[in-house]
Amino acid sequence: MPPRPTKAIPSAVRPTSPEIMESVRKIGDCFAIAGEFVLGEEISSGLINATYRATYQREDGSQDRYVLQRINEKVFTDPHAVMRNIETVTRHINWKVLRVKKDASGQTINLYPARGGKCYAEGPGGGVWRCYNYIEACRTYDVVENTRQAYQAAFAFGAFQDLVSDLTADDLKETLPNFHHTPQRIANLEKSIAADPKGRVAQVAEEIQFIRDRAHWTSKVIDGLADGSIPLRVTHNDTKINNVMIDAKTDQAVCVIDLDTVMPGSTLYDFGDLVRTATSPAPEDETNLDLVTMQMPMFEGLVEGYLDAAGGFLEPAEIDLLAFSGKLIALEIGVRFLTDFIDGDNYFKTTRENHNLDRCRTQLKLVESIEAQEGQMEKFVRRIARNL
Ligand code: GN1
Ligand code: MG
Repeated sequence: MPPRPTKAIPSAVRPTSPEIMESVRKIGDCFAIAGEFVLGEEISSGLINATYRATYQREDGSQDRYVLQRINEKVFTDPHAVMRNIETVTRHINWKVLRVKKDASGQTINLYPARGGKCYAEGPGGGVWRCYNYIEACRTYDVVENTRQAYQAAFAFGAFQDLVSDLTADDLKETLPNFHHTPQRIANLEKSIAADPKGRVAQVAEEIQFIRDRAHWTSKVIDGLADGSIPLRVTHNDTKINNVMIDAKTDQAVCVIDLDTVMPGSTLYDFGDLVRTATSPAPEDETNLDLVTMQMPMFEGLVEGYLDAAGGFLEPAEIDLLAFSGKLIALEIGVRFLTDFIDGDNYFKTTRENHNLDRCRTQLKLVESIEAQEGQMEKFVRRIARNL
């Protein structure tokens, strides 16, 4: 069946309500924002944190918008360390961008100070909140619409890796240890299978088998990092396609967002998550698996964009595994969705029954599609890498 025409999901900003208005106003008050609060709305994308958009009006009538976000403390048990990491990274990037561009007018993600001078605020109802500039005239896509967007997104993440490449592992705290340790993720799945707290294991025998059949190749990157054949670098670690802001008119990637997981890691995690989220014409939670497929032209756009930005510093061992990384991360996230389904949906936000199971099935279908095309994918990477 030919893939259906790709349709990006429109803005994830929800219609507001008096309750949302009130709580956004209260949180906004904790930050040094100029002007009068006029509107608070919820942004529903993102599976972990609670995110809002706040609009303020200045005396001259102009309006500025901000993103207010509460860190999910069940996931990030040390939110202050997350904020320290983000402060380190955004300062470093701004300093570098300023040097190259001579002015800071480019749209980069920036933290706004809270009253009192810290880069975060403890909310009135608890929790750790931060405030970012809202990047105007841009949007995020849950599904890429064309190869230009794929190229741009991969270029943006490659450029991001380049910008943080001179930070060291000591500059950042590993806030989520073993975040991309795929064998560890599988071990966690096995624990959940054994515990079966919600009696859901019986209905996922096929998915479990699919994963067990592939466990033997999941330590490739982790082993490479351990024996030094793959370099440990500072990476983004959550490069799904809706974590890059794309100019709605030009399709140009403006900046990468969601810096919560910036930590020491492998470039392959970042490239792999791009393959996972930017090559299929269907969203992450698609229920019609016939629509889920790794589209070669999108992969080609990713490779070209990524190598244009990162080709200068990547080592051959990393380039050799670019095609493999897509199937690794698709399987890894599939494992995490399945684990959460078995555990009773405690980690990822869900909005319908079996949501995590649907997400898992999409990932596994993508793994299959990548397996069927891996040779061709590797060949393409080799061809582009020859010209580096
Ligand atoms: C989460 O925060 P968000 O929605 O960008 C998750 C990622 C998963 C992703 C799956 C801290 O990302 O690891 O790949 O959902 N982030 C965390 O959509 O667990
Ligand atoms: Mg996130």
